[in-house]
Amino acid sequence: MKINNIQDIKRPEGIVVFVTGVTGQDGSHMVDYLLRETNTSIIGGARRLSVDNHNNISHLENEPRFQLVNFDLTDSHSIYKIVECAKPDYFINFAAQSFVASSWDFARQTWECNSTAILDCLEAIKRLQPNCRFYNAGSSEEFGNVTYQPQDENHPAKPRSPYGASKVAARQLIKVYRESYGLYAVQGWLFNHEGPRRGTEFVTRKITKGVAGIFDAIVNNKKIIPIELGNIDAKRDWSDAEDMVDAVWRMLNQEKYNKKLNKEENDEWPESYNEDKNQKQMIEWRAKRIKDYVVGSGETHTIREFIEIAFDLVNISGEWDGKGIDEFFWYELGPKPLSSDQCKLVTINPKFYRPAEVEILLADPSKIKNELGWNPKTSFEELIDKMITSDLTSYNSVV
Ligand code: NDP
Ligand code: GDR
Repeated sequence: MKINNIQDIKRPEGIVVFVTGVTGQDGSHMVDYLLRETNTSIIGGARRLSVDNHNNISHLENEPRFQLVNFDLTDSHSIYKIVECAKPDYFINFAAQSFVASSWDFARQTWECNSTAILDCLEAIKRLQPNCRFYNAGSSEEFGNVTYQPQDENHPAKPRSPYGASKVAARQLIKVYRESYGLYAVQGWLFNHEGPRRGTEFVTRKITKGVAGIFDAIVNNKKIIPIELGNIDAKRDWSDAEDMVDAVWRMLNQEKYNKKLNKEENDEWPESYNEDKNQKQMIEWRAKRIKDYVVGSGETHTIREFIEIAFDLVNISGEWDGKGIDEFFWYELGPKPLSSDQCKLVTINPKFYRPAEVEILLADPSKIKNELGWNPKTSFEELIDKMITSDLTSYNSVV
């Protein structure tokens, strides 16, 4: 896909949204959502790699409202240049070192990308484009070692990984810039969300890809490659990534979705940041009323349950046996009889255990539902089905 240099970007007419991380899961869905639901023009930021990874955005190749730009979040010049050239009305930051497990191995890089760079974004917006609304992707990993269930907006930050800590730091910076300068800057606490565009290292996609491969092996009498996992008793609150980007847009347009905002406070939403007029009131108004929201399904499931449903959806019935690192999920019945060394579908490999684990996450999404009218469409089982169906297509298989 054609990628532009920042200085060659011409600001399109109308409302402009700059989205980072568009080669990833959320960024690519955000672009699709904006094209479908709004009439904005979108500039997508992607970093230069030796071999491009544009699978998630290849369908946008000839989209006139979308342009791709070379952008690296860890280069502050890159941030300043894009804000200066594109003059975006919205800056939606999904770029991050997003893999929790790697954050112990690359703690500094995680910090620079997920925390220091957020400071650079805030500074660039404050100086060059103070009316630009900023979203940064926060995480349920900020809650970490949770103290109560379900987690709401008041839950304390108790991160368990360098990744979680980096997102907490970014949140504090955003709050400070909102309260000090009146920037419209928010960071939702998004719980896990998945889909066919999810990276294959994350546990859900690793499972659905593995299940599709096993299904293909069984049907074609090939050798089964078991799925190797770590802690399968951790619990997560999983949603569909497509539902989540809708929540992000609502958080960025709270006056539009929260009809009570103006009425309750009996004063008008300030249209724009104005140096001469009412700057103090504007800061106070925004600091008091713009909120960060918890977004999740309100259900929690173990990885074990995810595995069972995934195999069930392709009519492979299995049983658990063994304990601890010797536990495995084995094939009971199927379309063809298999030899005993072919029976293991899932095994445990301690290399996938983390130095510190977040054992359980469960969202209380009632605020965003009640105040911003967010309403997710996909259930847990539908999500798994969607992912498996997509992974089966790479084997030209259907169930
Ligand atoms: P992905 O890993 O799919 O996407 C991350 C994106 O960031 C990729 O496009 C990646 O580019 C890009 N990126 C990484 N480093 C840089 C950099 N230095 N400069 C520019 N781009 C960079 O993550 P998701 O889409 O799942 O998540 C999006 C955001 O939401 C992340 O901030 C993540 O931490 C957060 N989040 C995600 C949740 C989830 O369950 N998915 C839940 C809560 C928060 P490349 O393709 O080149 O690697
Ligand atoms: P998470 O997602 O760390 O919650 O972060 P991930 O899918 O990596 O792990 C979820 C849980 O599964 C356990 N697990 C394994 N995880 C992986 N990746 N691989 C395995 O083999 C495996 N076996 C067990 C993990 O220990 C963990 O408990 C995701 C990311 O999208 C973050 O960016 C985001 O902020 C959070 O979700 C909310």
